[in-house]
Amino acid sequence: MKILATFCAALSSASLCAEPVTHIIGNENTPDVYMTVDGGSEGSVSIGIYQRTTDKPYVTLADIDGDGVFDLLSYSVLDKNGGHIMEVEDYGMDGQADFKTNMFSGAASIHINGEWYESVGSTDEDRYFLIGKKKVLVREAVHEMRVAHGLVRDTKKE
Ligand SMILES: [Ca+2]
Repeated sequence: MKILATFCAALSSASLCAEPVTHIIGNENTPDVYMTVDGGSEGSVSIGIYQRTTDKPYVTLADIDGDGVFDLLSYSVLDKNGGHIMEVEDYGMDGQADFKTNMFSGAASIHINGEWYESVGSTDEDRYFLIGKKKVLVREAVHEMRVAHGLVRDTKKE
């Protein structure tokens, strides 16, 4: 909650720090965006920039595990009507995008060991990547990537 506390101090809003809350920053005079600071009950914190007229997210910066360090950056490419064109996620915020989805074609891409893999087909369950000749469902690959970056716990090992 340290990040949230810092934001609260910057905003001079002590009540913001007392409990999980979404605080909307922006008004009709700002460009077509507003910003939120959101504290979750599990200690997670996120800061979001949204397209004001559609409430669609442009950018999310999050501290998923609540340790005071931001660890997820995701952003969307939107058209002016909030149409979702592309979604990009950088796990661990190391400057390397790790996962992206082209919302028009539905193609997903994941960056593993220095290479981008694009989804090449789909099963009844999900689209999949061919990684080393092995079919890997998109959601499984993303889950593994998030586990590797400490964003989610590996439930298989519990
Ligand atoms: Ca990354």
